[in-house]
Amino acid sequence: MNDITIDRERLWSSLQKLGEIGETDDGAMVRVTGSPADAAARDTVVSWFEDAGMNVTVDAVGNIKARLPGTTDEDPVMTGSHIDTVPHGGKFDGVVGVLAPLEVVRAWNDAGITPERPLDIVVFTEEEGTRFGVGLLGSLVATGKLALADALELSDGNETVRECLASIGYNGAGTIDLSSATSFLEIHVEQGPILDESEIDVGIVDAVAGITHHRVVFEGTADHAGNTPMDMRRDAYLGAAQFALELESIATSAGEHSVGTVGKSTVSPNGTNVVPGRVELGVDIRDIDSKRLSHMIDDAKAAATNAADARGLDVRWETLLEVEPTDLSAEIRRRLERAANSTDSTYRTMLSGAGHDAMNVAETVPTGMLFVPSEEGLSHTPEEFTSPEDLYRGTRVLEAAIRDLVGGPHAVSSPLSEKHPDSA
Ligand code: HGY
Ligand code: MN
Ligand code: MN
Repeated sequence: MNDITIDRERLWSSLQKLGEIGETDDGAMVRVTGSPADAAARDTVVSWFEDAGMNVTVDAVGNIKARLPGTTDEDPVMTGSHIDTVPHGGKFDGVVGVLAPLEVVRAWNDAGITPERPLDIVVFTEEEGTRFGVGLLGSLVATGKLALADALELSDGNETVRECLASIGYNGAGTIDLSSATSFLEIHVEQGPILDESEIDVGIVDAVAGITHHRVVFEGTADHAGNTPMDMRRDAYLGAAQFALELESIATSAGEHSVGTVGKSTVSPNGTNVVPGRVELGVDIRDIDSKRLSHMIDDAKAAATNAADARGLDVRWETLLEVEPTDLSAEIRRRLERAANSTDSTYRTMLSGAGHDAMNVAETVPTGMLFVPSEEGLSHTPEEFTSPEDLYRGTRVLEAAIRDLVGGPHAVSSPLSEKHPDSA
């Protein structure tokens, strides 16, 4: 077999280059869908894909698909992740899942290897939901879980998804057909401390926690902060605050993997000397267990109503995203274990508390996820860091796993025995 060499420096330098696009003075990443930084980052990865001999297409929701042709027209193996970020994020979340497979393709090119099946690298639009409030947007549309027309009409108050994609020239045609894939693999940073603390090379994910996002609006009366007596106020902020504390206790008492977060709040009119008349909250509730998750949501809704009633406020609850807890494919897990063994990498099975596009794909395609360590478990912050060595090790495992799945003379094992997802 030709030597396949994952180039640690090339991978690291691509990651650093992408990490300069949308970087703030304090080293944070702000790459929000449709922003100039998003456009520049997209253009950059597209040019890298093309330089690696891949054919690039863009679908109607802006998902990018780069195809490395195989020696056959068999159904493809897919991999990928996202390059958008949270408002003040890091350089690794999502990006690793795009650049590590690109390094795999580059390494195959160097070694003169063509896979039997095509390999598709997908860059999903608006995974974080930072701008339009619906996370995993690109994969929701690509898997038919959200209608394209509804996705394109989502608005941030200024612009719709349709307008913003057109403005950066990433409004293509059709939607990526994920159901044609024989398998899907997403490599991602762990975003938690387990691998780093235990000094294990990679995590093989067996299940991803369910993720739900809600917009909760408390309406009171804006009034003068000096002249309105304390007992005559309808202060929307206090209702929101009471709800946030209730959500904390609901999640704390629900279960080991239960979490509830008020991550976003918009206070109106937002003046120091004005009693807040309206507060809009962005609420994130997750659990690995579907029943417990729906109980938490019910309890949280009741808590919001109680907090509003206690203060004479109105409250409105709107669920924006609901993705069920997802088991990943046992067959792909076995493939990943074999890939870890074949590269002398240590591994452990683990859950993902973070949401990923892979969870949407997993409903129709045998899907696996591979985690690489996050230093001190930090993520969704500029301090997010994975060392070049850890990235290199994870990419070697990814390469072996993808080579296994695409088939051909360099494949290490038999083709997939299943076309439909199984559960562990
Ligand atoms: O929010 C999440 O779990 C992911 O980082 N999109
Ligand atoms: Mn993220
Ligand atoms: Mn991510």
